[in-house]
Amino acid sequence: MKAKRYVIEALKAEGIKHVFMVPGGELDPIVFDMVEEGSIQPICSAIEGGAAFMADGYSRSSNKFGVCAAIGGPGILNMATAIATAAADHSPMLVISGDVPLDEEGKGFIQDSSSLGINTSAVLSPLMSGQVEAHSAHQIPFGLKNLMTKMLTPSTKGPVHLSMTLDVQDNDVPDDATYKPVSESLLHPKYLNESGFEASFSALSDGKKVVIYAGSEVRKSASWELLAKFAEKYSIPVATTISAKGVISEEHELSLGIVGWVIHPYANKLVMEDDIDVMLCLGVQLNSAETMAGSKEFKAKTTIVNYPNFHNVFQNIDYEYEVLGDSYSFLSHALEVNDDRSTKLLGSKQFRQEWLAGVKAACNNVNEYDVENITSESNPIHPARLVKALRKVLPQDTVMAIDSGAHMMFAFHYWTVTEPTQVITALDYMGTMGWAWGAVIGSKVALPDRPHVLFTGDACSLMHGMEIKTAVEYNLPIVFVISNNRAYGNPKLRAMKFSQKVNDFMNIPAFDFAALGRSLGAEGFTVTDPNDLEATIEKAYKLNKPVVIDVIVGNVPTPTKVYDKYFAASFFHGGKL
Ligand SMILES: Cc1ncc(C[n+]2csc(CCOP(=O)(O)OP(=O)(O)O)c2C)c(N)n1
Ligand SMILES: [Mg+2]
Repeated sequence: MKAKRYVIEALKAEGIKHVFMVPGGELDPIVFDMVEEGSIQPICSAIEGGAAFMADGYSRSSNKFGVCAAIGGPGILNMATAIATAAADHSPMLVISGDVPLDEEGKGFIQDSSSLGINTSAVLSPLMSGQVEAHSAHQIPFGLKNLMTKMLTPSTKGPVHLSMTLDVQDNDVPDDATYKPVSESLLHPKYLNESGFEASFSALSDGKKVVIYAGSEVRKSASWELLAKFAEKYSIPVATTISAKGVISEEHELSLGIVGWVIHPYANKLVMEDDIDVMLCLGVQLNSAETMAGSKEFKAKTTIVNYPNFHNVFQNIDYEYEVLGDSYSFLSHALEVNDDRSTKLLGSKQFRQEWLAGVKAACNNVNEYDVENITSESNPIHPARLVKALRKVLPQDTVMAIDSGAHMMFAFHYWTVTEPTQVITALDYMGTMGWAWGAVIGSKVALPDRPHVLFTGDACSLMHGMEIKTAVEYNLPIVFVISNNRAYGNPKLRAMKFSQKVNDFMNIPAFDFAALGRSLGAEGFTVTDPNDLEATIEKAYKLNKPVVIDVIVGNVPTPTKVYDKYFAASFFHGGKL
């Protein structure tokens, strides 16, 4: 079997049905074969970065992995930012690239990516969990298996790269080579350090004011049902990081909402301002935003951290107890404890119910925070009103892909979810503009039966809005919502406080994104009146085709007041902004 077919068969064996790509000479053998044979659908993006964002979105929503392909040199280098984004969030992604024939390496052949040419593997090396530059078709079977294993195993989860020269793609792998998929036990391993768990559970049961702080690993290890069970058993309030939004329903009575750049009022009152005895950090990376910039309020808590590998946990706060393992195992084990400690924790259950009731009585309900913004009649439209209109009209199981900019803060705050799968965002620490344009398409491919909405900004759209054409070409009904403040809103909010000149520099002309959508084959609407929002969103959703809604919004302060107090105030311009 030729190497190109072996790779395709391996992808099929892993359940992959789509590869996101931009074609080109160095990929001809594998792409021609894939298209002719037809059991894997190649999806062409406008730019390779978009294809890699799509693979990432596919990966996050399928909870499996995404595959993208590009030529060596300019093609794969166009993917570098997307690869870094996937690496930062440990999102598994296989990147396949082609290269010039072996005999041409080092001779100035166009797009030579080898170590004798532009050396893309060296460029990408810090971003990849593994790379194989195959110089012989015989390397493909074990090279590919090695990459798949690195990509999917928790300790090295992230993007990997397979580079194949033109001749390797067309040469035969050994006769006896057959691909065996990576085993389930490596995909979703369940393990727990028993002694760490025992000490942690004892500490937990010694506390009365106990809080769970859940991170994105709870989503990745599909532990959210166990989390609700455990929290309910002992009435333990649960806050989540932004990227774990929804691992407990935001409508659950024990939910405190999110912590980070945007912090919901209950979480703020209870996690930041109250005197907690023990905070159980379940699958949280403890990055800067997740610890409110390593604030002293966070540091003061007795903290238990449970994570599958500690080299991915940031040391922003000290923790007293650490448990090596996945959240699924921690929670299953915790639910089984039946001794003095569980009795003690049950004994303080009522205390926590009253404690939480007191906190809720002392501040507005999460969904009523900033009431005036949700109902604002202002023109330009208030972004909070826009998000609330989306939430009201779109079905609860809609997947929202959130982009990077001022607009995302409103989406984090006001897009209320009942399950983590209702939101995807690339935030563990990259915040890549335009990511959501590709990610929403990849996610729609992974979950075709779920409604999908993009929430993005005008500048993000200038970067990656061309992917409208991909949704049109592959008939993917997605509602693309542009929160169009005609500005680089995020920096503009600081620029406004600096000078008129800098403020003006952050403006973007009034581009007509609805017309852009129509020119690429989608439907396109512009909304300027807040009272037209709901009807337009409903019309767009019911059209069941790609639709761009260009919503003209104002440059208004984001709901980040609390976070700014801990971080931005001291970071930007010596605390003056
Ligand atoms: C690739 C990339 N470049 C630059 C930035 C810095 N940055 C963060 S938000 C932002 C402005 C985004 O503007 P827009 O998409 O219009 O969203 P808005 O902030 O206006 O809601 C910029 C330039 C970034 N995060 N990513
Ligand atoms: Mg903008």
